[in-house]
Amino acid sequence: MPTLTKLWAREVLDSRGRPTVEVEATTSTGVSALAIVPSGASTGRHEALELRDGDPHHYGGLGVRRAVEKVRTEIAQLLVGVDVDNQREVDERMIRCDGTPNKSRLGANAILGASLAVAHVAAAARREPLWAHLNRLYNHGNEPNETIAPSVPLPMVNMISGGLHAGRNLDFQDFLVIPVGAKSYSQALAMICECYRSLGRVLAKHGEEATLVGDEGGYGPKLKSNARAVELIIEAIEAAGLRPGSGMAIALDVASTHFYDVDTNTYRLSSDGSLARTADDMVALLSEWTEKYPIVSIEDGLAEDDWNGWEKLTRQLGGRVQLIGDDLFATNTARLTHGIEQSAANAVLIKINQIGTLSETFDALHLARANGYRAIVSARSGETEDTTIADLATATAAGQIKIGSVARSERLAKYNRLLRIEEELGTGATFAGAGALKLKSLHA
Ligand code: 2PG
Ligand code: MG
Repeated sequence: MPTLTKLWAREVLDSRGRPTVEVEATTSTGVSALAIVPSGASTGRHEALELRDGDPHHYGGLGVRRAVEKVRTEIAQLLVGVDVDNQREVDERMIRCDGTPNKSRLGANAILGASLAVAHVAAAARREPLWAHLNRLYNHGNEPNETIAPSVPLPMVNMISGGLHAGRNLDFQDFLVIPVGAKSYSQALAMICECYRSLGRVLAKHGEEATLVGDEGGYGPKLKSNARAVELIIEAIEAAGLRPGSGMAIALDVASTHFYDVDTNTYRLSSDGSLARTADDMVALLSEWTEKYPIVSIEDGLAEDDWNGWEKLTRQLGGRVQLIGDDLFATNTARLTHGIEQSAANAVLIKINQIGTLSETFDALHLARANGYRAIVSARSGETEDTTIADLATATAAGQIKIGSVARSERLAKYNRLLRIEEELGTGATFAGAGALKLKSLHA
């Protein structure tokens, strides 16, 4: 069994030009592999902590030299000699050594970088694709007799960006499309690109500046309302000859934690006339939208600690819409367990850096699967050329993936990686398709 002989780290840059951690792992058989950690902008309160230097003279305080140092010293000492196939042992050693509930001592960025680099080097040492190695690891933690086969995920793709990703031009953060009519991943991607180009033309026709894009490559126009963004996307779907609803459906990431006012318990929608809405108002608004528009999925419709609001939202819409908890669950099994017990949401967004290790990410995916919650593996708004999540989503048959738009190379690197995976899986490749949404309305 190859063991880890060296772990090294360096500061590199993400898609916003901010420092992040890259980790390089080397085995006793002389194989090396790299992993780079992503970073969010609309981060939730319950995420694991990303260690930043706070030194104003180095990248305005955003440097990660302390996290890099932790990898080179403490984490390397902890992990050198370990069997690289034993991911659980690797991750547990780091969790124990960190000793905090949110990984704040070593830093979730240091820990995740090491966790991912070990998985990459283990796959490279076996000369197999990462998804194959991750699939074995994922199945290892499964109930006996249940083997999950890899499956290429259905993408949900950002078309218009708002909120913290585009200078707060709109309250809602992501207006996305899901190619529910696609029969394969490559067909899904082609449909998405058609739709994106069509939206560019629609925005130009209406006099909107279509060339400006947000952090995830979605268009970032200043529209008069959130609803206007949905209407323009429907127009683009129709103009591209893709049927709204049955061919191309709509999804939202409301990211409402970021316009929620904790003191007054209200949601402040500036672009809809500065209304202060209660959770009930938000449920009513979202419910009205799902009747009016072909919306099949809503993420963070309510704020990260508004459990009662979430329960109501789920009671009202959970039977016909995918309701995803992102800030709500933070890829954390304790929070997901709470949600399952309270019947809050029916899907979980999976972000590896919200929790900080690969093994804990598997745990969240297992828990979701065991309880019938859908899972969507997601990128962050700050990304890099690292494509781990494409392999992760396939390996665990999560069903869905959210990467951002079909612009900017940190996004395309992952879409392209999925094309290669589809080819590697060959004729046996299963595509999760619209079935991943588990909605009766799509089974017509
Ligand atoms: C989200 C993500 C990705 P961020 O809210 O789902 O779109 O954004 O990485 O900024 O948290
Ligand atoms: Mg989100």
